[in-house]
Amino acid sequence: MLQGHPDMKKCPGIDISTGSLGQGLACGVGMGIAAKRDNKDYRVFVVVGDGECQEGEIWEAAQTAHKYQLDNLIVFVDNNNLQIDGITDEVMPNIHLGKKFEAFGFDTYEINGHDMQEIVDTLERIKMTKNGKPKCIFANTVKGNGVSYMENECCWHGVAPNKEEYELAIKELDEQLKMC
Ligand SMILES: Cc1ncc(C[n+]2csc(CCOP(=O)(O)OP(=O)(O)O)c2C)c(N)n1
Ligand SMILES: [Mg+2]
Repeated sequence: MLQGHPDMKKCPGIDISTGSLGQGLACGVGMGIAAKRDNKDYRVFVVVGDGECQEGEIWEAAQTAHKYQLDNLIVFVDNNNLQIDGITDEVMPNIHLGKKFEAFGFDTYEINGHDMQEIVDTLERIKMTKNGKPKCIFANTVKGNGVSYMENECCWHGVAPNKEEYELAIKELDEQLKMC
């Protein structure tokens, strides 16, 4: 189900298979416009990476979301300051990424992306807010959070753990769950 890039044929709830950076938000904007035109009240959720936000297509999509007043669009930014080959701030700094979404007309909420309660509370807060503004949940995260050998290591961007690494990861995550 989570074999690599989000796959709409394998993963329930995923409507678009992506992998080419920037396209997910453009597709989400199209879905948001379709909902408005068809008078449907579904919401569209898009997850983008901080490295992905270096793509121009993101900002073309963002200004389109503003133009069509897509208050049914929720964009999560996975702000982990890492991308496939290094530190985002070093590869190509995004410069005030959350403020950028705000400047493009989004209601923006900065949260700890590892705090499920904060995620749920924020989603509840913005549920069905019909103010004509698209929403951005700017989530500060740590890549590989909770797995000792993966944390903050960009090399794990697209690599599967081997059997031993997998077992250690599950053990560590299980221990943390028990402490919750
Ligand atoms: C259009 C496009 N250009 C380049 C790539 C190669 N690429 C794959 S992932 C990646 C970096 C993504 O970084 P980020 O969005 O921060 O994701 P994270 O590593 O944090 O999961 C790049 C440049 C791509 N997939 N698509
Ligand atoms: Mg990243």
